[in-house]
Amino acid sequence: MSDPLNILVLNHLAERHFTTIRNAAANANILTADLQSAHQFIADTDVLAVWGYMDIRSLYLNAPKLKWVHALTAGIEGTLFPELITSKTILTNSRGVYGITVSEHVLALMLAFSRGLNLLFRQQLDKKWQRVPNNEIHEKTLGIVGLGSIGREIAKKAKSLGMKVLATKRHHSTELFVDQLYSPENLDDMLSMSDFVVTALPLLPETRELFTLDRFKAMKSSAWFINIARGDIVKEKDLIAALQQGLIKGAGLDVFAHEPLETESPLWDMSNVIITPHTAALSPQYLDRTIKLFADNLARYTQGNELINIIDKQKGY
Ligand code: OXD
Repeated sequence: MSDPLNILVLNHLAERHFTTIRNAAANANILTADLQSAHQFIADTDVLAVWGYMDIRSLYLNAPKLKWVHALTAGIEGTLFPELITSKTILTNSRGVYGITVSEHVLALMLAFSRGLNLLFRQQLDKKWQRVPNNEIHEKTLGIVGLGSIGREIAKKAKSLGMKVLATKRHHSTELFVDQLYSPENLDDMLSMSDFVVTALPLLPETRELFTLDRFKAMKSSAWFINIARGDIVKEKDLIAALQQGLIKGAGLDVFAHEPLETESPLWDMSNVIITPHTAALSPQYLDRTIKLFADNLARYTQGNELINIIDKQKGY
């Protein structure tokens, strides 16, 4: 019998999740904890599964046996600190799991804005029967900033609804659902053509505060901005100014620089803004998919095979 593999998951798991993990590694000893209580187990942990936005640095510094950190999210910004980057610890993420939920969320926001639901919901609270301007997304142009697995799923669904799809991507590739690819340097050209702009980028030094007032100026004043990536990709005060000055038509925001969004934020009171509390990736099914991916990787790990979704820690993706 080989030594048990100590796995610590920083989330509550249902019995079926334990079963999925055990089926992948019969010798797994699985514990769950929150970030605070994790400290009592970390010294013996071999494999740590975390939410990628958690700041796990102090945990990591007390984990002498740790060989692999897996992010249950696509985002991994909480794990990209120098000690982990320069270590031998493997870092993987859940790329590929969240395309379904996030793309449905983006579609919901685009359709809501286009049909005027943001205004109609407000009127309904006052029992007010009044038509508001509405539109179609058919033949409108969607600009996706960052064409990874989530961006691709958004592109596929948008295309099936008759939209024209543009996207920025670091390296050229043949894309089935994208009409035109732009390099990141030509982002403003894409912004100037788009009726909807959706961010689907990881948070990296080069993407932090990518959206400044000048970027919003590059967009059409009739365009909607949707952020399902990370709040820090946007300079929030510039977004507020852009909305106040009418540089863009409105915004669908799932992520913010500080979460929960402060009650004083003017964004709450804007009728052209829809706020969702970082729920774009969630659904009753998402955790099953996430744990399945982790378990598949765990099976590879225990069999000595190469893991999937390994992060190049220097690049950060
Ligand atoms: C993610 C998220 O990064 O849900 O996957 O925020």
